[in-house]
Amino acid sequence: MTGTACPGTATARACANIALVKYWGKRDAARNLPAAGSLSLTLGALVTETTVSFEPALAADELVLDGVTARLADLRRTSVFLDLIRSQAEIRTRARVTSKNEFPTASGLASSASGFAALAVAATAAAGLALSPRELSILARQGSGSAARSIYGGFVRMHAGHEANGSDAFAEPVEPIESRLADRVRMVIAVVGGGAPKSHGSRDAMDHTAATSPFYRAWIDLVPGDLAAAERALAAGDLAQLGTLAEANALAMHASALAARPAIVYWQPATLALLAEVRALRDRGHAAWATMDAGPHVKVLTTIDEADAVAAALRAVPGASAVTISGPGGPATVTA
Ligand code: 2P0
Repeated sequence: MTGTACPGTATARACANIALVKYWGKRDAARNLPAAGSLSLTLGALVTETTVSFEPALAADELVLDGVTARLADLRRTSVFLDLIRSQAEIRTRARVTSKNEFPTASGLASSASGFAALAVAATAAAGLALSPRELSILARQGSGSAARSIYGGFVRMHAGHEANGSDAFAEPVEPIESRLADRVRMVIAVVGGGAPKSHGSRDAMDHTAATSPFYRAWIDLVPGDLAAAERALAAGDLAQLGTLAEANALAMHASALAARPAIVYWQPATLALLAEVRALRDRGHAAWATMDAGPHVKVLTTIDEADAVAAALRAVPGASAVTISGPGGPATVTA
């Protein structure tokens, strides 16, 4: 811990990430262990800053999110996560947590990935624990599966692992952020629906898909091959191959959710219009491949040279309420 912070206090920053090979399903819900691996790009434009202060005078944990006292459900999830850290640090002190998303206005992209990564890094520093990045990734995963990936910058691979205790379910960088592809890539994020809350939270939706979708097993069986192919594309610096795979993988994830009973449908009319525009961009010779998470927004993988043209084309699609260009982000770090 550096800077002027008082003992027991630390601030950390972490970036959100977008998966190119998706995480959708758990092998153990209690330990939050993924059923398959995933591969993501950490995004520099989507940052969460979190300050954790362990204060002996507090009777209970407190959580302020974007300037507002958090809902009880969010406070409970944070307290359960802080309990993991308290037990490791052998302290009982309650904490005040203040977290702020520095995301593009009305983005609708509030992210548990950057949130739990920043919380893991800030809270362990505040508790006086010195954890390795791998240990931080394992810890962050217990808050939210995608948060394990936000401990690192650039392209990141999450391992599903085999151990029942989750000791091998961690993320690690696929390649250093200096690599040529990590320098060239950009993600253009087109928000649909003005950032309204999503129709189904991803945790419940992935559990429902696993429990009821006839395509869930096919989805899980697909992921290892997609991961291997994505890593080959990264190693070769082949963005077209990586993008083609990412778009197919995202659509397969949504197919498994669409087949759940009742169906999980994140798509809105503008989602389909944006996907069509991405195909049209490719037909006109641009580098552009779409991916989508548990919501109606469309994120487009492209290059530094083409990002402005892609963003302009997406802005012209009716129903796209905000369009942001992001480059790769760095690892989660203690800032004070
Ligand atoms: C991903 N998503 O790989 C996938 C694609 C959403 C769609 O990781 O239950 O909020 O907290 O472990 O991390 C969102 O799932 O789920 C997610 P939990 P999380 O980015």
